[in-house]
Amino acid sequence: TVLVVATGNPGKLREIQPYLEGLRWELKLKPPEIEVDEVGTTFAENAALKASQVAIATQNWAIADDSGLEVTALDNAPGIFSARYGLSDGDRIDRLLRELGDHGDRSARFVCAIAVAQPDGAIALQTEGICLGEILTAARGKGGFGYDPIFYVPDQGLTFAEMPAALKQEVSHRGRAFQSILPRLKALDAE
Ligand code: ITT
Repeated sequence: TVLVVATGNPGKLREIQPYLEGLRWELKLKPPEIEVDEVGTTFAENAALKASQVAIATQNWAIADDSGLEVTALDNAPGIFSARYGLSDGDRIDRLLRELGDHGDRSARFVCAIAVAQPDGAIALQTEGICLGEILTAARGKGGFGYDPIFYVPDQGLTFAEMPAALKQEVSHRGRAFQSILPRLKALDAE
């Protein structure tokens, strides 16, 4: 059976793929011409929208990730608008650092919602993972993607961008979401 990975974000894809490769699905990439309007108001709604619409358009199973960064002092912005906060990763980081300024409360969290849809669009599985951290005042590290260079995880003493890929997979919002959904994905895959 084919499973379409419903993302156009290469950074996400790199992190999602290792979790799916051990399964029996035949993985396919979302055709770029399929674009989903992310009109939901939560990560979970947008993940479900992406998975359903791509499943229906391709007539295959589909898995989607909707994720973002919630900064406490910015009333949880950028949140579901994380991808739309600027035109490039650099712009998005600059804007976030500018809006946060020298605010004393640097606390933030990354959220990742995952949804799996069957070919008729019905949602078969959903989960969410979070990772708590702090926003630094300047970027650190070269790994990962997106906001990783400014997201510091106190438990590890590293930003996401400073972590070896395997460590980010272990502690990140996306890693936690996949760890929690993997047994159910395996059960679906075995059907
Ligand atoms: P798709 O919808 O095609 O999957 P997207 O990038 O538009 O790609 P989202 O709407 O879910 O996806 O936006 C997620 C944004 O949140 C992403 O573009 C990054 O800026 C940020 N983000 C999510 N996970 C991240 C991570 O692990 N590290 C850094 N930034 C992350």
